Formats: sequence, C-alpha cells, structure tokens
Amino acid sequence: MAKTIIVSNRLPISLRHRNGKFEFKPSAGGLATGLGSIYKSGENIWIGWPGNTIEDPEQRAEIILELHELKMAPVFLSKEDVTKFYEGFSNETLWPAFHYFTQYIEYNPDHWESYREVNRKFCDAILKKADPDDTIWVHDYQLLLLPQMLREALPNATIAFFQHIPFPSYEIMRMIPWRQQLLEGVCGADLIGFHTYDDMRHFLSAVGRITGLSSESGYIQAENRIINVDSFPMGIDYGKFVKQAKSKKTQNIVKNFRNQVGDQKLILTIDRLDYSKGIPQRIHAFHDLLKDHKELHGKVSMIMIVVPSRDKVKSYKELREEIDLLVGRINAEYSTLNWVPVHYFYRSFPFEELSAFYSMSDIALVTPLRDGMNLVCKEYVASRGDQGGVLILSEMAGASKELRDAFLVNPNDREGVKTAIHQGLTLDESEQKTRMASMQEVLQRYDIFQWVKVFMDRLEHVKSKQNELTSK
Ligand code: GDG
Repeated sequence: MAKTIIVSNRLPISLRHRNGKFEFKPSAGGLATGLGSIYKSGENIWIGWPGNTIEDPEQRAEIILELHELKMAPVFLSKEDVTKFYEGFSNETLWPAFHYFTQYIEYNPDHWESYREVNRKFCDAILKKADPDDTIWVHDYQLLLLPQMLREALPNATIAFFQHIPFPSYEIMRMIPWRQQLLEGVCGADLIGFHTYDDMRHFLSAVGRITGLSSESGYIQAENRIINVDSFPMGIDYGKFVKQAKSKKTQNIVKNFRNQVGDQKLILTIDRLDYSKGIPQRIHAFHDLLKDHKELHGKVSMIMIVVPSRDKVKSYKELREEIDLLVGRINAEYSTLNWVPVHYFYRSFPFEELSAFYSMSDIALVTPLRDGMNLVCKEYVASRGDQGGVLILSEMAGASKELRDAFLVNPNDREGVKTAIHQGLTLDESEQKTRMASMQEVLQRYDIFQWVKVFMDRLEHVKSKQNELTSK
C-alpha cells in the first residue's frame, strides 16, 4: 500500500549529546502536532535533518536506529552544508528576498551550488525509502528544488509542497539569478500551497513571467500535467492552548507573575530574533507612547520575549545589538525605582509559562514587517479563556487576513501603532469580548488538524483529476 512521506529541513525533534549518548526530544511545535496523525500511522515517515552535524559513522548509525523508532529518517548535513546551504542560500538569500529585505540578499554562486547539492541529498534520502506511488509532502523554502528532483525519479508519485514564509512579488523574485531553476523546482509538485491568497497570486505571476507556463483559476498547465496552486492558511492546535491556559499549573504561574509585576497593564511581544519581525519599530512606538502619555508611567510595562535564532548570521547579530541598545535607552530614560518600562528576555520559556504570559497580558503586540502567517497572535487569542485582552496585529502578517477583529496596523506607521496601543489600553471590556469571541470562533473552526485535512483532501482531488486527464 502507498505510504506518505513528510519532508522538512528540520526533523520535529531536538537532538542533544550528553554523557556519550544521544537524547531525542520530540518537538511540541504546531506543525509536528498537526502532521503527527500522518507520519505516525502505518508505514508513513518524516524525513529531515536532525539539526546537528554528525560525521562519525557509528554515531550516525545510532541516530538512524533511534529515529527509526520515532518514525523518522535523517538526512545528515556536513558543517559546510550548514554554512552554505542553510545559513547561506536559505537564510541569506531566500529568507531576505522572500521577506522583502532586498538590502540583505547575498548573491553567492557557491551557496547556490550547495543549495542544489543539499536538495539532491534530500532527494537521495527519500528515494531510499519511497515507492513509485507514494505521497510526498515537502515543506518550505529550504527545499524548493526538491519537488522536481523527485518528479524526475518518481513520475507517478503524488507530490505536494507547502511554503511557510511569504512568496514575494515578481519584481523581487526576478532579482534572484537562479529564479527560473527555483520556480521549475517547485513546479514538480501536484499541489503547491501558501498561507495567503496574495502569496499564491505572486507565485502564479512569477511562474507565468519567468518560466512561461500559463495558468487559469489556480491551475498551471505544465507539459502533460496540471499543477494546482492555492492558499491554505495554517491553524494552531487550538484545544491545546485552551487547555493549558485553564490548567492549575498555568493559573499558579499567572498568580506568581502577577505578584511580581503588580496590577499594571502588560503589553506582550514574542518573536524569534529576526529583522522581519519589526522589533525595533515596536520599541520606538512604545517609546512615543510613554513620551506623549505621562499618565501611563508606572502603569504599563512591555514584556518582550525574543527567542535566540540564527545568531551566526551578521544581520541577526547586528539586530540583537540594536535591540539591546533601544531597550537600554528606553529603560534608562523612564525607569523608576519601582517600575521598568520594558522587561526584556533574550531566551525561550517553557510552554506553561508562555501560556501564562498569553493569559495575563492586556495586549499582544504582534507587528512583523513581513510574516508568512504568524502563530503567536493565534496562540494569544486561543489562550484567552476570559475573552479579555486586545490583539494589535500587523497587516503584513498572513494572519491578518483571518483575524479581522484585531486592531490592524501598518508596522512602519509609528504614530498608528502608538495610537493603537493607547486605544487597546483603554478599550472597554465588552468590546474586548466581542472581538475576542469572533476571532476565537475563526481559529477554533480552522485549527491545525483541519488544515492538514483540507490540504490532504485537495491533494487527493488534484491527483485524481490528473489521472483522469492522462487516461483520456
Ligand atoms: C514560520 C513563519 C509561520 C516562541 N517563543 C516561545 C515559543 N515560541 C513559539 C510560538 C510559536 C512559534 O514559536 C513561532 O511561530 P511563528 O509563526 O510566530 O514564527 P516563525 O518561527 O517565524 O515561523 C511564520 C510559521 O512558520 C508556520 O507556518 O507562521 O510566518 O515565519 O508557535 O509559540 N515556544 C515556547 N517558548 C517560547 O519562549 N515554548
């Protein structure tokens, strides 16, 4: 019987080497949970990089065995692969280009070569496991060439691709010297998914203008195949966030945190360290709020959690320094002996503490300059059992297309963000409830499990349409 193979750059585990042995910690992330129902059943598996560079053949063998138990198979990357394919082409070329940060794009042929080679490594690892009629679902921008490589080796396989980050307009895509190969690579799939309608339109336009393939109503006509392209906005494990927020453990943490901060209003921000998340712009807006509203001094604080990420890449190091400086300045200017404007944490928190922050914050300030979807804002909404709290959300996040009852802001509009924070701090309870209830309904209905189901159903539909056409 045909099986399903999930493929992503990183496997949904973290791997640690301790006392001469490897320890595997399964990831609790949304994608891993949502796809759990797929890769954990029958003969299905998940293929990807375990996250560490392991050269020793004995250690590799040990990892293969351990991962086999978890229904996973590793693709091993060398240190050079990590530098050139992952940090290089993926994170210094595609990431900035796809998030519209053209000033950060590196055009390095050596990195491109490595990107091709590593996509080939993934292809070889999959071919060792795949049968001709299997379904293979490839995830994200690190593996854009993989669908076509797989198509050449397995012409009858059912291949899907989902991109988790934005897809840029043609004007940006055309800047990348390897644009045609990248687009042809993705077009090896039968179904191509993005978070939003705009991403999908940008992709179709780039495919039309760069590869010459035409499309109609979301179907690309390729040589003897059709390819469906559509938007599938990813949901969260809604029930998990509701349950955690209600739990005794989280409620106790909330009490404890409240004892420490007193009854002041709290504005929460949570992001990975990334220039696409608009962290400095947000600090500027908060600074302006304190400058213009002296009555808020001592009454409102920002809790800013920045999760360390890609700290070897130059632009990320610089961003961290900029944030340190801005937080230092605002606190130096406004702090008193019993009040600090910004509580800044450069680390991640355990899930139950994250849930406590979501439950107790009066405002979640989610203002990326670009974001494929953004799950933090959805998790905040799901965690509000009391239907209190206000979400201020960037219109540049994919999630803004669904969460129409948030306060939508342009993250570059410092004045607009400042005003939204002020409105949020003074919004009456019944209005908070109306907005929260309507957003909760959207997220509950279209959760991560529904997302997986809708995507897989569509894939089946496209494949049968494909088969009808070829049998004519
Ligand atoms: C990419 C796209 C798209 C954060 N801090 C802690 C913590 N987190 C968890 C959150 C959330 C996740 O990290 C962040 O997800 P986002 O969606 O906000 O952002 P990216 O990592 O950039 O993800 C994005 C996503 O893919 C999915 O398609 O939405 O646009 O860029 O789940 O909860 N978790 C814990 N402690 C923390 O301190 N435990």
